[in-house]
Amino acid sequence: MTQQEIATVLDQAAVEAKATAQMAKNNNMQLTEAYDIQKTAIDLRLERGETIVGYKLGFTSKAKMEQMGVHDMIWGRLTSTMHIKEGDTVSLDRFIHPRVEPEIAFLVKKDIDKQITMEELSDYYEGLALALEIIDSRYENFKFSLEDVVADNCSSTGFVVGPWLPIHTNVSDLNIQLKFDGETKQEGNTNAILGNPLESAVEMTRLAIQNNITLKKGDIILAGAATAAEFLKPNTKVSATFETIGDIQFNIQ
Ligand code: OOG
Ligand code: MG
Repeated sequence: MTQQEIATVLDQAAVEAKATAQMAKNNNMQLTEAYDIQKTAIDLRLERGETIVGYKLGFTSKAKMEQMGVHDMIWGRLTSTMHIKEGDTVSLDRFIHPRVEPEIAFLVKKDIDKQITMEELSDYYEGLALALEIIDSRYENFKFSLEDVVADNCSSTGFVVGPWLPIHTNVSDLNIQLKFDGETKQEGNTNAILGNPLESAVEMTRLAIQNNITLKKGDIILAGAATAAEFLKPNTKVSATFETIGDIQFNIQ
């Protein structure tokens, strides 16, 4: 299959909420090609009027790597239709086999076209927020190789971001609970994210430069989950509680 064909299959699978077979192995897909396919598939969304609103990191925590059997950090693109307002109710119909995970989000303050250091973080990032990410692999049984998941835009599907907080808000070493109707389903600590979620904000600037991407003022960056992801269930209030900061929630109908 050509890159365009693979991108089209993945895009259709997302549009129709219908799983597809993995394609990397049969097509001898390398990681750089997987990122090219990701871009080609996203271009199909942009042609339909979606816009890029940010980027996400994946597999920045051991819990996630172990859950998915994958060993490298990955990155993907967030588009306008993926945004879900905090407190909104979302139907499961538009998804294949969605999972949810707690995240920390960062807001880009001004265009970034260099790799920044931790010391420069507050010059380039305006704020941070609690977030929840919905991931929905387009592959059957939510199973994939590293190349497959990258081509599939890292399972990106939806995200909820809470109110922006000052960038110097402490997000290090905070316990997190992911809850369904108040019942804890997953637990973790923000330090699981690269030792400190702020590292994800720095790391994203490196990946952006490497891939000729300028992070734009207003872009949202998701740091990667600190816990394993949990399959969504109908008629559920989904929330995540972050020690000292508070919580964030949305509803599934
Ligand atoms: C890939 C996406 C991983 C994270 O936060 O680690 C990710 C997947 O698990 O389907 O979003
Ligand atoms: Mg994630």
